[in-house]
This record gives sequence, C-alpha cells and structure tokens, in this order.
Amino acid sequence: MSFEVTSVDKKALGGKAIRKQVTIHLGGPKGKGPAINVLIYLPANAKEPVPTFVGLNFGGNQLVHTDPGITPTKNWVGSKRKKSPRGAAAGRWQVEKVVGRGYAIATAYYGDIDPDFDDGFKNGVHPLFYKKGQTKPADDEWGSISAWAWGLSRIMDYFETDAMIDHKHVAVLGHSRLGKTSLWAGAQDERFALVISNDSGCGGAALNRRAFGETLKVINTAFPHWFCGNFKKYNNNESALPFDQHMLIALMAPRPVYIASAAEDRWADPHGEFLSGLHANGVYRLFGKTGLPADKMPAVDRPVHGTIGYHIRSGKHNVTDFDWEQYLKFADKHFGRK
Ligand code: GTR
Repeated sequence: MSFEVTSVDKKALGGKAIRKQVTIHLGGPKGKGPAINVLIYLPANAKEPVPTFVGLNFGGNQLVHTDPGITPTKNWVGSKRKKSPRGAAAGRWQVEKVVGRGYAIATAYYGDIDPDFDDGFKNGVHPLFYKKGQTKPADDEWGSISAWAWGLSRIMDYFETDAMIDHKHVAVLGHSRLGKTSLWAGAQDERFALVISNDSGCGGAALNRRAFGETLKVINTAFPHWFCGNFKKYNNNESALPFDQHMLIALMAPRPVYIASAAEDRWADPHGEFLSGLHANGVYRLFGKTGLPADKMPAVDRPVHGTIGYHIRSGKHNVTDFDWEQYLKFADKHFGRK
C-alpha cells in the first residue's frame, strides 16, 4: 500500500475549505492493483488537526458536491465503469455545514474497493488475499461489505499520516448498505472513535430474529456477494443464528455509536434497529456507561443521545439535514467540543 496526494487546493468552495485528494494504491506500485481515491474537505481556517467524518459514497466522489475541482471517480454501472454527475448526492453530504462546524469530511467511492455486483470477487480487493490456487473467498471468508469496511480502515491508515487530521477523533458513517459497512468497520477497527449507522437495516442495526421487512433469505438472494457464504445457512432460519445484531452494536463499546432510522423506511425495520441499540446496553454498563438512555422507542423526530444515540426521523430511506444535525451534535458531545 502507498499513498499519493494528488491535489491540494487551499481555496476550495470559495475559500471556505481546503480540498485534498489522495490515492491509496493497493497491491503494489501505482497502476498495478486497485486504488481508493479519497476526497477530503477540511475547514479553511483549521489551526490544529481536525476531527473528521469519513464514509463511503455510492457513485463517485463528484456526487458529493458540484465543486469542479473534484476528480471524477469512474463508477461501476453493471460491469462497466462510467462517470456519474457532479453534486447528485450533495444533500447527503452537507460538506459546507460539516466544515463550517469545524470538522473535516472525507469520502471514497465504494466500488474502488469492490464493485457492488456478483462478479465472483474478481474485480475488487479480494484477489489480493487469495492463497495459491484460490479463486474466490471461502464460505467463512469475507464478502463485499467486509471488503468495503476494510477499505475504510485503509483510509484510516492514511489519516494517521496526515497532520491535518485528528485521527483519534474520526467518526465513520454510512447509509444503508454502507451503514452495514460502517458498523462492521467500527467493530473491526477500534481506531474509529465514533460509529454512525444511517438506515442500515438488515445485516446492519436491525435484529435478524424479528425478520421484519428485509429478511436474511431476501438479502442473501438479492445480494449474494455482500456477506460471507456461511450467512446463507440462516436463510429462513434466523433463530439458529449464534448471534444477533445487538451484539454487533455492543462491539463498539465503550465507544459512542449512533443508530438512525426513518419512519417510512419499514424495509429496514426501525423498531428492530432501536432494539439492537437498547440490548447493547448491558455491555455498555460493563464499561460504566449508560448506552441508550431510553426504555422504549422514542417518538418520531425526538432523538435520544447517550453513549448510544438513536433517532427515528420522519420521512424516507435517505440521509437528510436532520440526520446530519444529530451526528454533528453527537460528535460535538463525545469529542468534547461543546
Ligand atoms: C436495498 C437493500 C437494503 C439496503 C438498500 C441500500 O435494496 O434491500 O438492505 O442496503 O438496498 O443500500 O440502499
């Protein structure tokens, strides 16, 4: 692995931000293997290393802002790579708001790490780890979500080398399948000081045994590449699982973790997402922390912020201004900024 800083613009966004772009080369020298292209915005007036939000994006770095200085990432459309339009997901990223609050925000396209289709694990990072003669991960080895989480850890490796990033205060976040990913990244890598799951649903924060909305059979059929092969054994057989998702949430302890749901996102089972936070409380208590200070599902648009944060906001499966307001407030609280 090597890092290449490909551009730095100290006057980005009309002088409000510093834009930095970094390529993480994997599997040998530049051009030999996969590469993760990281886009970072830092507050222009930052005098010391800044706390940072990091998350993967769905369609290329140029989606997060109309800023013409963003080097477009070619994204996978089916098995081809194309460029998606600038700023198309700007509402989900709120770059100006985040840097205005004194944080950096960093992102990379998840398809740089592993494409999100069942390609037999040929095009992403998995082949870098095959033993001699191996052509795909074994049933107890990683799928795509795990690879995306691994990629987030490589971005963290870069942060540790960048004097402008306060790598002890990095919040990892993700939406939907990338919320499943941020939870797994947080569970695997304790360098992430705060973990945020936005509408992560099945395989993320939602309890499997409820089998409400998306079930294991449905998810493992529609997305056979997301999880390890062995997970399919529990299709229509959730009660045989030796774990459930509250244990995933508990793996963040004692670090702060935020679970967000949306009222119209019943596919992701909001109540199951809440319950996995609640039932992680026992482990937080072992660390002398409260965890989620609620005993029943809070009302819509009434966030609860303990060491575990939770809200169910009105509206659909998305990342909104309301969600970001909560994440900034939660990070301020736990990073000792207010
Ligand atoms: C859906 C899938 C969900 C969620 C979502 C997304 O099709 O059923 O588990 O991951 O995609 O990532 O937007």
